[in-house]
Amino acid sequence: MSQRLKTGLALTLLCGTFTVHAADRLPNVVIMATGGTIAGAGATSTTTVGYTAAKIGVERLIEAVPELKKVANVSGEQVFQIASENMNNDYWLKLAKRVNEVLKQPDVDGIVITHGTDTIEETAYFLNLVVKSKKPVVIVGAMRPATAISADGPINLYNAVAIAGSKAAIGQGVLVALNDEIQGARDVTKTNTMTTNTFRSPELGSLGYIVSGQAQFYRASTRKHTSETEFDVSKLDSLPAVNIAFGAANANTLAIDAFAAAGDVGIVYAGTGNGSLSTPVRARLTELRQQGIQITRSSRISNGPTIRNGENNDDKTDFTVSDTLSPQKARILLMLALTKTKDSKEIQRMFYTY
Ligand code: DAS
Repeated sequence: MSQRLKTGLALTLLCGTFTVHAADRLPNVVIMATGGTIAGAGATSTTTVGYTAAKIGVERLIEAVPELKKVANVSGEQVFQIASENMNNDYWLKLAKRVNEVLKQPDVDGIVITHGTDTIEETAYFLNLVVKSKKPVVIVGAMRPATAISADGPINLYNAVAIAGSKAAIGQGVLVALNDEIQGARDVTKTNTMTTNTFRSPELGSLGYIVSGQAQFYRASTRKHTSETEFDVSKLDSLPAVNIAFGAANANTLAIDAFAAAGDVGIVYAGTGNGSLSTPVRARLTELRQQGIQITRSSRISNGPTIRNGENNDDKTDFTVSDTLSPQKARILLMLALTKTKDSKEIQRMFYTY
């Protein structure tokens, strides 16, 4: 029996809250902390904006929620401590390798990742494409710092641990859980700059709810993820350079020229409408494609698919389209696709698969 399981069982017996039976063993859940508001501290108990994120360590986060012991044997590790606007490819590779390493341990039933809310949706989708296990991985954040009245972090953490230890969450892909809702990594996005119900899966919908510590699923993702992924980052020390340009009135080529000059191998263009491109932008992207840079048309619009050969003759320019992925998630898939192939048809298949 591993040390983690012994510790968990000892704690459970000590608390006297649970008679341990092999069949009723509490799940073993590892909490990996990365920073964010959930670990934030404000000057006063009413400070909900303008606080400092990434101040409180994982052990204090766990101590603040003694109820965790009723739903799982938890252990914690601080993978890094950042406000998530500073998340980057290097942090992602470090986190993904650690998650896959811990999930291989037979006595680990699930993982919770505490994370800033600004880029939680991106980390969730990245892990959805590179985690090699069906075990639950649940990413959780908070919109109010730990020091605030009615901080949402503790209940969000409790719910996330309950979901990560639940059998219902096995095979559902990476999940994001705040505000009593369970969102799938592919479709979740932050929809409000400050409210606690900010995480939604607009139009396509959440996967379920967490009710008094019970995960209840009503839907499942229709796209491949986690154990079905073709992507493997275990031997990568970096990811291909892919950036996002944003379309608007008066669109010009300054941003895409700079990306090309910097040596990008992929560019995601968040076009207006259904991924529409202004005449100069289309011409320049076509040139860059001919020079070997992969071009993916996405849209600045929050919902609906960017449709191939709609606002652009993608067959002719050899661009790919992001389907319903947001520009920030299309960047992630294009980066990983470029670790496998430079073939546009293969890359387009990946956008229709994940
Ligand atoms: N700066 C934000 C972040 O770390 C705070 C938060 O978690 O909401 O994402």
